[in-house]
Amino acid sequence: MKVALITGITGQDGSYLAELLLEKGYMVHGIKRRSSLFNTDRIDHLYQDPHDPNQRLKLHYGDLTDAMNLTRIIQECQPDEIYNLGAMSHVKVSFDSPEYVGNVDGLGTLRILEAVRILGLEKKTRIYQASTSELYGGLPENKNERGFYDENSPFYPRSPYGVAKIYGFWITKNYREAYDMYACNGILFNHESPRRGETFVTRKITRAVAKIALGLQDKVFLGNLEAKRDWGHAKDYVRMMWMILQAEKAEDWVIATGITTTVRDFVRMAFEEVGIEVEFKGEGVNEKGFIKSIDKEKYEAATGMNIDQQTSNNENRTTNNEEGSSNNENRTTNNEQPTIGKEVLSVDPSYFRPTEVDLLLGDPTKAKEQLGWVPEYDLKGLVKDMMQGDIAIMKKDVDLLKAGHQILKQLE
Ligand code: NAP
Ligand code: G4F
Repeated sequence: MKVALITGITGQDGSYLAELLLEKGYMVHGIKRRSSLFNTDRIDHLYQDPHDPNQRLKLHYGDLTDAMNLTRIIQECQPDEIYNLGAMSHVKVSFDSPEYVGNVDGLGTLRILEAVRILGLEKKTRIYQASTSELYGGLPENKNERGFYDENSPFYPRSPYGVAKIYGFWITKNYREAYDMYACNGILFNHESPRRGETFVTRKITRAVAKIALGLQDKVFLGNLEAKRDWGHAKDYVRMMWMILQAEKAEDWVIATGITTTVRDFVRMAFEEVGIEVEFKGEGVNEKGFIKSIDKEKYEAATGMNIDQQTSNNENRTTNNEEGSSNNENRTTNNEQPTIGKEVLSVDPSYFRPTEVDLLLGDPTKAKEQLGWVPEYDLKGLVKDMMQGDIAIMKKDVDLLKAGHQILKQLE
């Protein structure tokens, strides 16, 4: 049985990758940070009782800042493949904790490589390093002649996160060349899913749109609406991580969709999933989003709520939630239900970054041609998947409120 070790197994990608490797028959080890809560929500469905003799998923307490601990875990697991996905992965937050991000995302990578070398596993263990399109920094002059970033495009990171990750990229390449290790960088462009962290822009948008549609929230505040990203689905991208480590030769690979979209258009697409058309007015920090029209049939199919009841109930809205009437779902909060002309989005400059990456657009030709990668999701499919996930979550909140319970605020 092949053995894999995943750092960052509790994260978005780690959870999908663990799922994939278990399906493929691997024994999967994962490194989990000690925290005051379980924090295993994303892998709960895979979790097995540690007393089960056929256990194929095992979690180890550890941290990328702790070399001794990493070395011991690698010695115990003797992995055929290591996927180093652990990182402080939020670009904006990296400006607040630059030293920490350097330690985890930069030196953490070195600690994994060096542990494998010290343990004499250079010829056994293949290593995948989670590199990122943030390395390019979005400089227009560094795109290739076709207008994309590819494996040969120069790097110019624009955040402490990007700078830490560039160390991870180069130390992986250096260990490959210096010690003939099978160590690869996947230069992955943004990838999202219903399991995406709640403070990344796509998930922040799909959660907010679901709440607005269900009358749990009035509006969403975002930063730079002009930023463009090449967004794919995390499920497609973790499949590629595995394919990278099965290739004959250790190399670096760009994984992307080849299509770029503004944050503003992602907002539009998310609202479209619940039958709401949004129009934007104003510019810069004064730009706002308003509901232009509502497709009744689409709205009702997506939310399971009746739009006529909602609009008419708006006038009588109350926080009194005790009546057992069938329209209770419309009286669960102080927020307004979606109506034509309602303001649903504002710009808040506090979400701007000291230095921004304006545009990312990747060229996945090498991965497609040489590894036969075919993504299953396009952007519309991704937005649909995320919206369905968040509508389902927020409907549970509606039910909790109806039953008189509190719901978590989870604001940022
Ligand atoms: P994520 O959801 O933020 O997950 C990050 C994981 O790293 C979590 O399991 C987290 O544990 C763990 N971690 C954080 N600090 C750690 C530490 N000091 N020691 C050990 N583990 C630590 O990120 P993701 O979206 O799955 O991304 C996976 C990797 O790909 C990251 O390295 C990211 O930088 C990189 N990447 C992501 C994208 C993308 O668009 N998603 C694109 C390119 C590259 P907790 O659960 O305890 O916080
Ligand atoms: O969703 P984001 O926070 O992702 P970002 O910065 O592109 O980083 C993600 O992708 C990288 C790959 O390129 C990964 F390496 C990294 O780990 C992470 O997964 O922001 C996307 C864009 C930015 O331009 C940001 O300024 O959205 C803009 N944005 C606008 N309003 C916002 C917001 N971002 C966030 N997080 N929150 C906002 O309110």
